[in-house]
Amino acid sequence: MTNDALVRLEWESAAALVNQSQKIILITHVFPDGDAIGSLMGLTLALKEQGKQVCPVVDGGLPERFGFVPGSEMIQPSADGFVADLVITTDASDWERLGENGVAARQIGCPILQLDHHQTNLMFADVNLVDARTVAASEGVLDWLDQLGWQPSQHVAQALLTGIVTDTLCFRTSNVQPATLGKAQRLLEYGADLAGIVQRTLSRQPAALIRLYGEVLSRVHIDNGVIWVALNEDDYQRVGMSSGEYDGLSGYLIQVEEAVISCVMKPMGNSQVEISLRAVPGFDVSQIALSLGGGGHVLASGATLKGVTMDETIAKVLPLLQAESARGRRLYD
Ligand SMILES: [Mn+2]
Repeated sequence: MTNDALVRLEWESAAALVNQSQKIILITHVFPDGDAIGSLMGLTLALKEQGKQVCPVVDGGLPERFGFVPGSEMIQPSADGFVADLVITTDASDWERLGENGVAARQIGCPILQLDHHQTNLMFADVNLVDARTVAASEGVLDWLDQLGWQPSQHVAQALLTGIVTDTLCFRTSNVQPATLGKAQRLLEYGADLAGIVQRTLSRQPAALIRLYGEVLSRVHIDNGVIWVALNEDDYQRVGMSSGEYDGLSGYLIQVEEAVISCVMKPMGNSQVEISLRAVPGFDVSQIALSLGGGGHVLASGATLKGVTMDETIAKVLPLLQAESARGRRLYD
């Protein structure tokens, strides 16, 4: 991780907010990944074990593939009817990532606390627990539980290890530190099941996804260190997926030896194009995503461009990526 990692840890204010609250809505980002669900449920279950009333929500409800995460059956598509005195958000760097539930949360008027690990976090909450040195929001949850003196139960440990394993691709990313493994070891000691998590996440793909790769890989371009592909409106439909569903394509493409940055551009309807960016160590795609209205990490980020065609997106984004490709230098050559 870089020396200038974004860190703002308001532990005391966070503890005070939780102590004075009884009914808590927890929200994570739209199109949730393993860390979104892991951090959401790890924190939800820990608060529930402390006697709090909790309501975890995510736009669209729980994606089926995360049904193994303990407590995930509690996740609702919205918190309608739940009268909260605190809102906590996880794994989101700005309001936009929190979707409709974020809009609803802001209208409640109760305090908002956020826990996140994105380098581009906008410090949007009343109280912020943001640490871009942590590999996952789920690692940040464990740090917070340690601060509160709450030992994770087996269910909490399983949820948190799910987030750490999925965001690090099972400890393979360049931000993994000795302390990361130390925390993972503790979660195993609390009863988390590492092999079970890997088998249910990283080692498992729906057939539709393989078919999507089959459609898309023949259309990939490699220009000046940038590997990129523009998806068509009907690519997802043809294989039986819905657009916006997790596809892992940018992470797959960045493995190509001839490239240092990968970019997948997806038409989302209504003149919106979502871009997903990855880089190898030595490059930075977080600032590009931020400049396009999105955000994320140094090596993994994204943005949604509005009011643009695919051709306009390509014309706008490719030069930015090629400039970064020319600027950086591979850390591991
Ligand atoms: Mn995350």
